[in-house]
Formats: sequence, structure tokens, C-alpha cells
Amino acid sequence: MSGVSKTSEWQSLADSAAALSDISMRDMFAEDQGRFERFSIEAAGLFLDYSKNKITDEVADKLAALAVAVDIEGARKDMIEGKSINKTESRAVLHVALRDFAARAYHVDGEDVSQPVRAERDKMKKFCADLHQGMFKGHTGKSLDTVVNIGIGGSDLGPQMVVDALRPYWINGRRAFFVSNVDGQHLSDVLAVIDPETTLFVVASKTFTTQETLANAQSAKAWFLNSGAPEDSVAKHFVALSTNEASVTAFGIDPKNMFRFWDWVGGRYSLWSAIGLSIALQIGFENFENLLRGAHAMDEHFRTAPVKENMPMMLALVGVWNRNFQGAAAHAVLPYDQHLHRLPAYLQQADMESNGKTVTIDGAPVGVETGPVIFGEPGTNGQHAFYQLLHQGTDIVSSDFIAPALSQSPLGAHHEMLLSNFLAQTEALMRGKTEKEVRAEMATEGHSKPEIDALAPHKVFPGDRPSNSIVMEKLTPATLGALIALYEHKIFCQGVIWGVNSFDQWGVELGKVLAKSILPEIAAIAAQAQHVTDHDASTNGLINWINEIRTNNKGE
Ligand code: G6Q
Repeated sequence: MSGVSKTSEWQSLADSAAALSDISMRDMFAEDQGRFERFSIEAAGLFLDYSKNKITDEVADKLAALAVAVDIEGARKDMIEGKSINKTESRAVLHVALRDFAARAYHVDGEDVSQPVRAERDKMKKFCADLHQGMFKGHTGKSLDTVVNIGIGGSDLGPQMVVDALRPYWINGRRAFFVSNVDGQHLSDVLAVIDPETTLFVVASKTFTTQETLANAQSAKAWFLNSGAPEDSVAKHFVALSTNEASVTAFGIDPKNMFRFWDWVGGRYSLWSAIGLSIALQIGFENFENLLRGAHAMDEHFRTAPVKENMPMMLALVGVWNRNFQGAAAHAVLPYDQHLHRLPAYLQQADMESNGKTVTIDGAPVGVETGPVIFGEPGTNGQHAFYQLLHQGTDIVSSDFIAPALSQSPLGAHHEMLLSNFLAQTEALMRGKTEKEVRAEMATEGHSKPEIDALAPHKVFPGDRPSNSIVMEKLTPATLGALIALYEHKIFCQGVIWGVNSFDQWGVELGKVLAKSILPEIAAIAAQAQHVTDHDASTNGLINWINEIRTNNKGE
């Protein structure tokens, strides 16, 4: 068993969960008019209501005591002070330094990193200005109005999610595309609709060794040169975002067209760094800065607020309550804002890659359930798809509902309809509908007793399904920045509670290594398809089946 499950606070929470098993949230609300006031927090332009979770004051106190027992405040201090908290990779974790515009110093290995951070941000700012004002032009003298970001994972999901989320802030006439998948269809689809003379390729890769990104970047470069562009014009159409100057240079990108960041910026925490260049080019540098400032406002709240008033901490603690004491193995992210349609995918990586771990930071079995499965879709689309399971499935799924009070694009009564759906869903999940209510309703509607007997069980909603609501005035660069930082810190706090290292991702390595060994065995890459026997029977069988088709179809 891990450290945390042995603490008296953990045991005491388990006792509370057992004691509350016969009490419904519906009753809790009926008996206590003050839940909303007590179980809500406002900070950095966001309002969190966590009252629709099966908690009491006693549980909230015990959760806060758990946070103290695992020394969450000490862990937070260690992160901000640049200690090497990512122990398995011997790295500091300092994405907060990237969005601090004050003169505060951040030290990594005794060196203040705030100056290089500022210098790189200034370089990005100048580049954006030059490109937007047409001073940085393509090789035929045309302005570059299109950006193709080539990256994957942390070098793709964040920038793409933010660019989509901030569509109302797009600079008129500019286009941004994101290519990540090594599936050639992804790049081909984009190349089909862009003009090489007006396109800037932004090759985003922290390591600059990632197979998918390098393959896409090489193919994009070949396409660009095939369009008739001379070799020396690559400098005008390709820039790199990376920590690896040698590989950037070897690829053929001039280091003066390279925007740097550092190994203390984790891939999935990197949109605030040079990795945000595609965001800044699409929405303007001032709006990019506002995104950073919004995140910083949440950082300041996270850094200074006591546990029970601390939004990321309470979101994390309620998440632990649902995951470990209420049996919620899955967590839905449900943005009621179409522009946040990539937020579930972004948080899937942020959360699952960070906390999908089975050993503690010291390598011992963790002994408790860790990160839940994260999934989601924008409301109201999800309502017509998977909410059935949220309401009546056999498993408890917790959820976050996210909505702006005001729309960026008001259109008739659309936003009122959207908001009413968001609020209705959280109420329905919490209250449910009893058999007695179903029967009474059906009787009022004039149904016969046999009809009621047959249908009533299907129309019962158990309720007691936990949800958080996160609302804001409008989805702006600043509120989006705060929202992302909220989740980053929530994930960090949960990692501290479970005792895992939230900043490594060894679980993605094995597949990469195996893919390298299979690549030469795929026909058309192999000079001649061999009968493959060096894997398990299933993998061998699939390779041989695919190879047979591929060797018979020489067009491939
Ligand atoms: C994120 C991960 C991972 C990474 C990609 C791309 O935290 O480390 O998703 O971002 O594998 O890596 P590169 O940026 O090095 O190409």
C-alpha cells in the first residue's frame, strides 16, 4: 500500500464514504441551503461550484487535512522554487516561470531563468510583428498568411486547442493548420489547400527527434522545394520551436529561425513557451500575452490561497474523493462552448499522461487508484451521445461542466438554450428521478397501470452523480489561460496526493521502440516482404496479413 492509503486521513475519508452511502445529494441540498456558498470558489476570472459532489463539511475538512498530511503546500513550494521534482528525469518543472511578467526570479540549478524566458518571449514578439507587418516575407515577396504547425502530443494539442478556443481573436485573413499524425493523409489534406508561397511551417518539437514530426517536416520541406522554391528559401518558410539546436540545424533550419525553450518545460505544459508561437501568430502577440497573464493570475491564486479556498486544490481533492472513495473510474470534461471542442482531448493528455501511473515517485506500488479515464465532447453534442451512461449507467462517472455566461457570438436565443442545457444536466445528474416521481408523472400523463409498471424502471434516474461547474464571464485569452492553469495545478495536486511523478511519461516508450523494430518488416519498406515470425502470434499474423495485401498491390 502506498503512503497515502496508510494515513489516518485516508482511512477517515473511507469511513465518511461508508457513512454517507445511504444519504443522497438531493437530501443534502434539501437540508442545507448554504451548500452553494460554502462549496464554491471564485478566482482569476473563474467561478467553481463543487457543491454537486457527495461531500459534507466534514468531508471537505478531511480532504483539506489529507492535503496537509501529504504536504501539498511544501510540494507547491518545491515546484515554484525550481527543485528537481521530476525525479525520474532529474528535471525541474517550471512552466509557471513562463507566464510571470513580474521581475520575480526563478532558479534552476542556481541559475535565474527569468531573463532567458523574457529574451525568448521578446524574440517571439518581434517575429510576430515582423510577420504580421509583412517585413518577414516568403521567398517570392508575398506575405505569409498561413501557418502549418507540425508537432505531436504536447507540441500540438495545446496550441491547437487554444487556437480553436480563441477563434473570435483570430487576425483577419490568417489561417492556422495543425499536422500531427504520421498518417500521410493528415499532411496531404493540409498541403492540398495551402499555397507554398504564403505558408510558414512551424516545426514544433522539444527533442527534435520525434519520428512523426520529423517525417511530416521532411515531407513538407520536399513538397515546398518541389513547388519550385530554391533550397536557400527554406529559411523564409520554416522555423523551429525546440530545445535541440544541433538537430534543428541538421534538419536544415537556420538557428536564427529557432525559438528556444528548456528541459524544465514539460511537453504537455509547453504551450506557454516558444511552443505557443502558432497561437501568437494566429491571435496576435498581445492576446497571447493575455493568455499568459490569465494563467499567471491562477498561479498567484494557487500559490497563495489556503487549501479550502484554493480552487485547484479543492478541484483536485474533490476529484480524489470521487476517484478513490466514490468509485468514479472515468471523468468527463464537458465544455458548453463549441470553441472548446478540443479541450477534452487536451486534458486527456494533460491528465492521463501525468497521473496514469501505478508506482509512486520512489518506485513502490501506488496501492490506490490513480488518474481516471478522461473523455468528453462539447455540450450539447455529448447529451445526444453518451450522457445516457452518465445518468443511468452502472458506473459512477464524475464530470466537469464548463460554460461562459456570455457568448462571443450571440445569435438569437442560442446561448440561453445552451446554458439551460448545461444547468439542467448538472441538476439532473445530482437529483435523479425516483420511481415514485416517475409513476406519479406517468399517471398524470394518463398512462395505464400496466404501462407504468412496464416503463417505470427504465425512466428512473438514480441521481447522486457528481459534477463540478466552472463558469466564467466570457471565454477570453485571460479566462482560457486561467482555466488551463487551473487544470495543470489540479493535476499536480492529485499527483502529490497519490505520490506519483506527474511529469514523466515512461508509459509511451515501449510502443515507440516496438514500432521501430516493426517498421523494416512492413512490405515496401523491406526490400522484399519476409514471412515474419519474431513477434507473438497475433502481431506476426497481422504483419503477414498486411504484407500480403501490400505486396499484391504494387501501387502502394
Ligand atoms: C508530453 C509528452 C509528449 C511530447 C511529444 C512530442 O508531455 O512528452 O506528448 O510532447 O512526444 O515530443 P517533442 O516535442 O519532443 O517532439
